[in-house]
Amino acid sequence: METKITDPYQIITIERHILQGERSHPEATGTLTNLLYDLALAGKVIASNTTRAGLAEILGRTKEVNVQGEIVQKLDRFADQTIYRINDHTGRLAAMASEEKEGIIPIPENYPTGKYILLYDPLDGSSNIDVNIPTGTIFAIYHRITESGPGTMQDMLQPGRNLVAAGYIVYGSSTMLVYSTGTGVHGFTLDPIVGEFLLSHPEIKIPNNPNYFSVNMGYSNYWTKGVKKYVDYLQGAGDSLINLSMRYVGSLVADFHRNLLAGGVFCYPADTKDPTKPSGKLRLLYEAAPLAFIAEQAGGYASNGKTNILDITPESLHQRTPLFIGNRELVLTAEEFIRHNDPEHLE
Ligand code: AFP
Repeated sequence: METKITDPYQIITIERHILQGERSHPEATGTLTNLLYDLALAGKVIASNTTRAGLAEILGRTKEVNVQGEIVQKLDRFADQTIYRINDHTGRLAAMASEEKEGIIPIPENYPTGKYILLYDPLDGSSNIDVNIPTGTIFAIYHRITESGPGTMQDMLQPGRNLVAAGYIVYGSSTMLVYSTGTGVHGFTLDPIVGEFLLSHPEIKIPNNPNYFSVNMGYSNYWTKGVKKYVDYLQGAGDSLINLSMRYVGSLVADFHRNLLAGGVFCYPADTKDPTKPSGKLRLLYEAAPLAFIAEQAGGYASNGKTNILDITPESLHQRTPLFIGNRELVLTAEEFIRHNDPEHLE
């Protein structure tokens, strides 16, 4: 969506920004605009709870285990329900999918279905809540492929290249929403007093000069030779001309957001630590692909170490993928190290 801001003193709310973008598409019906508003609303509701997460009544685990085998905390469930309830009745969606739910989330029969598909990770990094570290929501929006009726797996399993819009909300020292509809990346900071997301970061571009690399070094013994050599390279080994600082929050949205604004690369490679997760931990459909879309729109790149994340056709809803994302050159270099050192991983 195109936004020409001529007066630097203008206050641009997210509503105004999305609407301005819609006007540059005369064929637009307003459905996507309203869907994005709804996600911003969900973000405000979730933020109002994450900021109170230290309060006794919502702290602690539910002791339930989600489809990924991870312990679900109360705020995960709250975030999941919030996004679902805000979107189930609007007639904009054919179906939804969430990290927290095993199958497709259908639109209830008493409500109309619409032309979009929404996939989301309601509260990424939730194991960090108890220790007051940022968490985030990630969302991905596609056009449905099927013509009508309830959305199907065919509608869900689309390559990131087909994304219509994607974004994330980071619940950190402030709450920020960052989104793209394919014409640049724009960031909004929530004014908690006014209750509005205000444009604070127009036209985000990943700085050319990277500052950081982010990876869980605790797993380095389980990496392939190529990944080890690449991470050494990021630290200045051999003929490397760079020597980056390491920053790793362990909350994908927070790590990605920092590197998007400050320049750098985030890696969650495949490792041999857990034989049940040979492709790393992160999910293709509602983590890697939407962030890859944002990265590309900001001049960056995302790869699984061999291929552009956006070109991967998913085979299942909760598919995992290795992820290298951030500065284009740094991600291309990761692919190069893997190509040269890990031939067994190339088929
Ligand atoms: P949780 O939601 O269980 O906290 O997992 C967060 C996450 O999926 C992602 O946000 C992080 O980048 C990644 O896991 C961290 O995983 P490690 O602890 O294995 O480094």
